[in-house]
Amino acid sequence: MKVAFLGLGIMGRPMASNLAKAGHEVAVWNRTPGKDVPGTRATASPAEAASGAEVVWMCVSDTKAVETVLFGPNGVEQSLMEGMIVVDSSTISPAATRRFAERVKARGVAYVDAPVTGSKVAAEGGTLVFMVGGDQAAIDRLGPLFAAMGKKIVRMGETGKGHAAKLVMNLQIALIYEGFAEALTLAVKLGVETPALLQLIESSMVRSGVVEYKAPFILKRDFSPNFPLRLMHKDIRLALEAAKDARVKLPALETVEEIYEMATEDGHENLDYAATLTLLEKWAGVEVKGASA
Ligand code: NA7
Repeated sequence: MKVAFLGLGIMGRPMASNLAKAGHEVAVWNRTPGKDVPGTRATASPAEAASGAEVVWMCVSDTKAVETVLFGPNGVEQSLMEGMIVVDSSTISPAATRRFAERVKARGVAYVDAPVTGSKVAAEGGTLVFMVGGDQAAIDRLGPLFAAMGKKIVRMGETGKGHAAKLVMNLQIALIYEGFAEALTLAVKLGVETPALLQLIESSMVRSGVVEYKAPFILKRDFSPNFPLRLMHKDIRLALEAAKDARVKLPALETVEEIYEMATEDGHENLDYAATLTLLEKWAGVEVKGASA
């Protein structure tokens, strides 16, 4: 298929690359030039990339970025043609998504929100899980593209529901990780060895995908960004915003949001969100280590 891929960050670059490897004709665009992807055609604007494309796929930072890419100067809107599908794999506001969708639908264009779970490793390996909102017919047409980038798609409902599902997924990841980080910190303080605790977690109902994925990085003290803290912080805020609109109280997430705020003040926003552990360590005066010191 002819695809325009917009946004070549940690996630977008490998996704565009996997589309090209699967034989699709891919035109790419990134706000900051110079991020070429082998097997694709670089373009100078979202409008140029989208021109003549069957599908326009976005993966950019936040709600504002999606709005700019779609409707800003030289935006996708200029090149919309009836029958096209716009897909958004960024994680952004569900309410804004519904507004964007209305605006492109008026031009005969379908809008599918398709955020992902799986992080950088899954983006590179083509094993992302997509949670998707939109018309079934449009989603079906996207089948070969989803197959090139992911291992599973789950339809959550109409447009906007993919993003809504993503927010509640990241709410859980943030809370599970914070629980793990607090447990590790207290364990060190109480003299329990981290490797022994990890072994115990693995053999109990406390085990989880989040712990499994993050533990090896923590043991190596590797906080380089798989999922940057600033983006998880954005998602926590989006979830709190959606909760406020829906009159739902989320006390645990509110507290975790404060930790992200303080981690940002400490200059950790571009590290992985796993670096929130370092704040707990600082407060406790300990460091989580792989083996006994
Ligand atoms: P990254 O690696 O931070 O990449 C963000 C991308 O978004 C990158 O290509 C940016 O371009 C682009 N961006 C940011 N702001 C804008 C604006 N205003 N206009 C156009 N393009 C913009 O994030 P990830 O790839 O890890 O994640 C992307 C999304 O998926 C995000 O919503 C996550 O929560 C999930 P740049 O190179 O900075 O010019």
